[in-house]
Amino acid sequence: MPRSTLGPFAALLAAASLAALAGCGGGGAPQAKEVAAAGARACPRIADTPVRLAGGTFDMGEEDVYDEEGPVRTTTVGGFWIDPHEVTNRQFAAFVKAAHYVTVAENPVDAKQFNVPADQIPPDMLKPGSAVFTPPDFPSNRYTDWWKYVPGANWKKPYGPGGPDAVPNEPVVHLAWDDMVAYAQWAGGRIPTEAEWEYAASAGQRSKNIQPEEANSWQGAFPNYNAETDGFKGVAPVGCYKPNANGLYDMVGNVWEVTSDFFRPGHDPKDSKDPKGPDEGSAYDPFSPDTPSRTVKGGSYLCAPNYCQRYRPASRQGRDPGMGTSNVGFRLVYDRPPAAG
Ligand SMILES: [Ca+2]
Ligand SMILES: [Ca+2]
Repeated sequence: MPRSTLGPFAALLAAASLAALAGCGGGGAPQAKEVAAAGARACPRIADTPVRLAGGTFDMGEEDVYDEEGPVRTTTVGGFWIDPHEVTNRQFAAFVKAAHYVTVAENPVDAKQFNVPADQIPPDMLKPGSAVFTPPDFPSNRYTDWWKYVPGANWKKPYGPGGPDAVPNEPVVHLAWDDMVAYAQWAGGRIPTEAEWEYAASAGQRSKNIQPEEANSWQGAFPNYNAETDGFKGVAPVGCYKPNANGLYDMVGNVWEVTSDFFRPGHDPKDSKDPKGPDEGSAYDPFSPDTPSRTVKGGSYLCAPNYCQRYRPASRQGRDPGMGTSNVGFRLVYDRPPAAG
């Protein structure tokens, strides 16, 4: 399949790579010893069986943390089944094997997608790859200091060719929107709406009552110091942290999870019955204003008190649909009982 259109996130990474080529950056994909998880927690194997949730009404959003999360809206969703954990590398590998699927990050890059003359594109950006978190050793609040486009990074080699293979029980990452939809079609599910996801994640609690260390997040001064007091420096296998009241693991933290809603800052108060978000033409992501981003939820192992207090069910951001990163994954919902097995 052709590679999807790369959005502004890729273009900004290209700009960062240009800076790197000019001598301002440096460093490659982390080596295996640098990315090994601390692993202080017991991580029981979690069943894949989806959880049935009856429909209901809840208060969606928050108004006292980030502007894009409000206003709080009384929201009703119908019932559905949902994966108990983020889709894992083991599950995605079964799909790839059965469908002979090749992900966007493994496909050739079309130079025309950058909308700049070819000689202005860093050569590495024209190689298949993905964006890998590569922490700087100095304080920074510029994301181009910690995101690096790594040729050869993809779901099978999440840190790039020089790093370890994907761990079967960790969430699959480095997928574009099209990859997730292809997996969903194969698995008989679909990507949840933001409302379904937040209803499942909040499980009857207000979002603000979730404590950061109940989820795989970042303790310390992001991006250059992680105290790892929650047991993992980076991504964790699914199921290492206690489930929420719905029996769902890692809804908050570990990896951000993609929903089917296009992103706009804030919630439309009038759209309260099984909302599906704005239409594509109304999507607006201040981070990527020229691309209709999808909404991601729940924060990741990179969310820290000093940078990204998004280890909560109400948290939301836009995400470039054309390119994966090492901190974004997904899980599925189902409109009927999934087949056994
Ligand atoms: Ca952590
Ligand atoms: Ca998650």
